[in-house]
Amino acid sequence: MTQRRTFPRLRLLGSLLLVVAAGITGIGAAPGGAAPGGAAPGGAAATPGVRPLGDIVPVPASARPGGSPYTLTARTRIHVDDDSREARRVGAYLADLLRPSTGYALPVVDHDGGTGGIRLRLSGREAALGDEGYRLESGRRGVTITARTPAGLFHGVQTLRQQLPASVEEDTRQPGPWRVAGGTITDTPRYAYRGAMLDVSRHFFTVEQVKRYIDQMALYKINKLHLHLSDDQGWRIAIDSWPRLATYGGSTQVGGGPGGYYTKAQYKDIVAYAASRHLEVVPEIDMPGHTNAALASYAELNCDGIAPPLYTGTAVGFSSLCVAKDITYDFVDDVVREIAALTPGRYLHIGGDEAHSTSHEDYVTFMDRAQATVVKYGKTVIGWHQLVGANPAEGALAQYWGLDRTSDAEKARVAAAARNGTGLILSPADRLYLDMKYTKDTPLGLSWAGYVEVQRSYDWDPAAYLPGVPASAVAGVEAPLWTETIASSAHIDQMAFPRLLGAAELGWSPAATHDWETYRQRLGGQGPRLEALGVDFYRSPQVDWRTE
Ligand code: TNX
Repeated sequence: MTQRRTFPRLRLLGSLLLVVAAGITGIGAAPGGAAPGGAAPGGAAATPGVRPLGDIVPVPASARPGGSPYTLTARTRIHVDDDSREARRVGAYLADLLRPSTGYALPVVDHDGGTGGIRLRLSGREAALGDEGYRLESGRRGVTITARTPAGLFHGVQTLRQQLPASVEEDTRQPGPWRVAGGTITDTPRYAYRGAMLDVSRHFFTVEQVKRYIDQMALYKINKLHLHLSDDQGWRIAIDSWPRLATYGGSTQVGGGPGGYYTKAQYKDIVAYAASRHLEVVPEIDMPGHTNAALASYAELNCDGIAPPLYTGTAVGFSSLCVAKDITYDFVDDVVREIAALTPGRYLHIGGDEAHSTSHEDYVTFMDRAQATVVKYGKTVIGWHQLVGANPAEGALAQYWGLDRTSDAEKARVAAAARNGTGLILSPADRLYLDMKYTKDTPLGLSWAGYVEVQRSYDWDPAAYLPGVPASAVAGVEAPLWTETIASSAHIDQMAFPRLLGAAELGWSPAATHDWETYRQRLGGQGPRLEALGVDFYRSPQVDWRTE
């Protein structure tokens, strides 16, 4: 509330800075020799009232402003190559985004060979655009987005969306005008893995809440949703062969609320919704620690045969599956098989963190068997970085969640595994943990990894983060949101926004564009868009939030 009330005071300052930034410095850094958001190399000035080309998050690899802007009108049509169902789906998604605020009909039609309007074009010959890249060309007659894949078109659509005024995000009719700056953006991601994790165990989040987060992630070109589906406090996915996991193990949460779980139909709905936004769901079943909900549901999984009570506190490290019992591996096989069957994506995350109640020898035995099970069911293993203390399976990814104070020995073990072929997802807790407080005054969140303000979260380089790690071993970045203190969508908004945008930019934009000053200018430009979307983000004083 306080933050909302102080917001208008920043308006004048924000507008002044926008003018200065647009007129003199260029809002983005200068990728590929061009200047997103600034004057074009050839001297084409930004058109007043039109968001400068490339003034978006994540900043594109290359933006070359030039020529006249395109103006959407009541006559605009969205043309898609007629032989692609998926391109048509992206067209329909774009139309759904634009119709409420513009009030235009925006029919999605087969491409008729003309050049006007919005065109979504799939071309197998655009090898340089890769699996997710796109090119956006904007001029007086229209905007054409070209990609090699539907995912590329989808990301191009997010760029088009961000080039339009923030009011395009409103769900009621707005005045416009709806102009897109002229020029060409050519854009491909730095990393293939650009994730966000939501812990639905400590607090349960409904399908609708998860979909809301998916939509927010898609706007910033994030392509992985990691769901932390089990922990001490709750088991959140129905498993037919072990039904009490969900019905009993899912019946509470931190603080003792009612908890909940996803039926298989609901889970498939989440996966399908994510796929419609070109996101892949990465399911996590955390083992052998973080398993109290499972141990409470089935006495036979405990070494002493006695089920512990359900747990609603926030301690970690006290539970372990019984490594010596055969039934443990029946359990692992059943769970992994059923989850793999629900997962069209490539990855299955088996946790492996903070197994403080498992001996090292048991940990290695367990993790090696669990990994073999994941491989048997055709999936690629992801584990938290403690996995490198076992024997990472071929192609496995380790998710690094250490921080500056993590010992050199532990960092060296991770680096050695990376040199031996284990890929890394970087989630440094003192940079990307979205559950860390921004400052000592932030009401929500934890602080064991320190305070993580917006600049600290953004201002580091994934390729140079861990000494001794070859750049090629970094698969990407992920921003986890643990939910011990997070219980609603409003809480997600406060903690994920705006830090999630920094994670998205670290994952997408080329290293050469990385620059805090220009980032914070562009981030400030996202304020009105987040507001229009109803996202109650943290108004960090490090950012000059703009208004439109
Ligand atoms: C550490 S990071 C955990 C989680 C907690 C989180 C809180 C990791 C792999 N484990 O169990 O929720 O800290 O910030």
